[in-house]
Parts: sequence; structure tokens; C-alpha cells
Amino acid sequence: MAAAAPPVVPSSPTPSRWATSAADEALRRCDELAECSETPQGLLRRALTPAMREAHVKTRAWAEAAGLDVRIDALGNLRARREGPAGSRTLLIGSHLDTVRDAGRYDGPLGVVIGLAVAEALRHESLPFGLEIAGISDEEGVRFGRPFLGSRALAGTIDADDLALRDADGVTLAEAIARFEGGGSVEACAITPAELLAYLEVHIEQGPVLESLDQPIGVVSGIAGHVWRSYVLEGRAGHAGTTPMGLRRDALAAAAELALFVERLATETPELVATVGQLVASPGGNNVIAGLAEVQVDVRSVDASVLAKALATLDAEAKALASRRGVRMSASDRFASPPVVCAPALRNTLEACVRRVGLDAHTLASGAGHDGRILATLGPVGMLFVRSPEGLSHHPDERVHATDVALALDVTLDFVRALGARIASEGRLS
Ligand code: HGY
Ligand code: MN
Ligand code: MN
Repeated sequence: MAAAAPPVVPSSPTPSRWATSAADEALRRCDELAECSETPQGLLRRALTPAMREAHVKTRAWAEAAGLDVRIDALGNLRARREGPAGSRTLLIGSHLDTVRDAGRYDGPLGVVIGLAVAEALRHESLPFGLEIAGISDEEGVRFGRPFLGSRALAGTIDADDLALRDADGVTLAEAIARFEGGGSVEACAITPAELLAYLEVHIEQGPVLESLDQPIGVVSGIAGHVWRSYVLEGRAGHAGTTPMGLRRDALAAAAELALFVERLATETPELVATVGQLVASPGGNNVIAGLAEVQVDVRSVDASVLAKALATLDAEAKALASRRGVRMSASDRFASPPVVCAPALRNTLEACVRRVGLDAHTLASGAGHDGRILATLGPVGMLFVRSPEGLSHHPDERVHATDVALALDVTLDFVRALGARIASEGRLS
């Protein structure tokens, strides 16, 4: 008699029935949130805007249906909370609700709706800690040109320089806060290290690694260090027709040379990525030599020494080419954050939960920035990645597989229960 055919092992395990249904609802909610946009074509939802308020209305309804008390803080973070036992700390689960321009619908919101689904599943289970689901208002930095303003409010580090930042319409952050009428003061947004048990963020990978390994989910080891450095090049505007090439101080040409150097340096340096996403020249005219140009550089590495060396090399090259071209150069940082390591206790627990759903616990670093880098200043941070088909993100075609989201839900629910059991028995995380 022919031997029985070996069992067909699914490329990924089967999620629980709860998770399968919760994943469908989570993806439906991401679709609903994608309707909350400042633009009729393409998705844009910046901090403290009417589109964000629309997103809050929907998210609040889902959170209240899950039995959570909801408030909007001064920076426009949505805070959905269930109290823990007196004196207990809070497990914060969340991600951001703001988007980049022409965004995908999962970068940020997926982590919020997964948090809400898990809170709903745990509604009638006791936990030895408070649970707060955060819809963070500004991670991408699109409106005020500085990222992580929402989580920095949670960390209590918003300062006068931040409040004076202006958006493209000249509205300061302080004015936007006042107009949005979130609750309480900027200071009252803060969570203290004594209050925070841990922060968990579930996020799409936004890169190709998990897909290349055919892994539905992965555990994050750390978040790359990240700097937004602006180089301003000041030459002299002039007539495009009458100014001899040898007498020009062309700021746009200098900026273009710098942008190509940025690309070459990152291409030649392992562990480094660097991008010029914005290059603005003025006065702007086909027949006018640009007198002024600003090059915005995004530089990242998981290795702090690689990042520091790259920035020093960029500064040196900007100075040298400016001198060669007779233009003045100045550099300033709009944002800088060192690499962050995810807490081993959380990472180990996540890995155990991933194995419990029948997966390899693949661990990977995050090249993308996340609010966890800011919240790591308050306490332990853990992150779980969900596979990004084609590694695509910051793009309307960004998508996820429903079964991968379901597996992430199973892992996240198991993780919260595992943390609860540990705190109940040992009183601490590790
Ligand atoms: O830029 C980033 O890495 C993130 O999407 N804010
Ligand atoms: Mn994100
Ligand atoms: Mn993003």
C-alpha cells in the first residue's frame, strides 16, 4: 500500500478564529481611517487637522465599544485607557494616526486598530496593569517639519522651539494646539517612567526582509539612528543668459552636487542609508540662476559610529564643494535620534509568543523610525513587524496579508497575557 502523503505544511500557521475575524475588522477599520484625508486624491492626514479629528471620531467609537475611556490630549494624541489596580503601571500599545503625503493606509493605523482589538478581547479579563491604546498624532513630521511631536509630548520633551515651529501656512504648533482644543496642557500629555510598564508597537515592516524570508511577522531588535540635516547653500542669483558659466555662484547646481554625493556615500557605506527627499531652490525661474538652495538629508544607521562618521563626511563635503563653487554653506539639524535597542525582556517574550503560533521567531532591525524610539526614553519598548508585500510603504499601494495581521493579533494578545502572568507572579518584567 502506498505510503501516506506527507502532511502539507502551510507556509504559515493558521491563526485562531478570533484573530481571523478581528483581522478582517482591523483591515476594515484601516479602510475607514483612509477616508479621513486632507486631500480628495491620495491620503494625507497631518497632526491637529480636521482630517485627524475625523479619524479621532471613528477611533474613539471603536475604543469606547471596547470598554476604554477615551481622551484627546493637547498634542492631539488619542488616549484610550482602562485603569489597572491602584499603583500599577501602564502597558502602552499604539502607533501613529498621521500619515505622509499620498500615503498607504497601514503605516501607523494598523498598530492602533490591533491595539484596540486586543483591548477588546481582554475586556473581561483582569490584568495586573493599566492598558492604554495610543493613536499618536504626529510621527511623520509632515506638518511642522519635525517628526515624533506626538510621542515627544508623551515623553514630556516638547519645548518652546517645537511650539514655535510653523507649518506651510505659517501656523505655529502652539496655535495649532490651541485651535484643535485637545484636553489639558502640553505638560499633561506626559507619561512618567514610573507610570510606564512598557510600550509595544505593531507596525508594517515597510521593507523587503520578511517577504524575502516568507515570514508573516518578525520581532524587532532595534530602531535605526536617524538624523534630518538641512544644508543651506547661498550663492548669487543672476541672469541665465548673460552670466558667463565661470562667473556663476549657482546654489542649485551646488545642491545637486551635494545630493549626488549623499547617494554615493550611502551606496558605498555598509549599514548606512541616506536620502535627499527635498531640495528647494529660489528664486525659481527658468532664466534665473538660483541664489539659494536648501538640501534636506535623511541619514540613518543602526550603528551609531557609522551614523556619526557619515554626518561628518557629509559636512566636510558640503563645506568643500561650497568653497569650490564660491557659495556659503550652513548646516542645521531638524531632528536627531540615536539608535534604539528594543528591550530584551520584551523581545524574548515576543519571540516566545511568535513561536507559540508555530512560526520561526525571526528578528530584524528597523530602518524606519517609529515612536518607540522616543518612548524608549521612558521605559522598555518592544516592536512586532507585519510583512510588507513588495516591501512597499509610504505609497498608496502599501498593503498587508490578512492572515499575517491575524497572526500578529494572536501574538499580541498572547504577549499581553504573558506580561500579565509575569507581573502577577514576579511583580516585574524581567
Ligand atoms: O521616516 C520614517 O522612518 C517613519 O516612517 N516616520
Ligand atoms: Mn510608521
Ligand atoms: Mn511612515
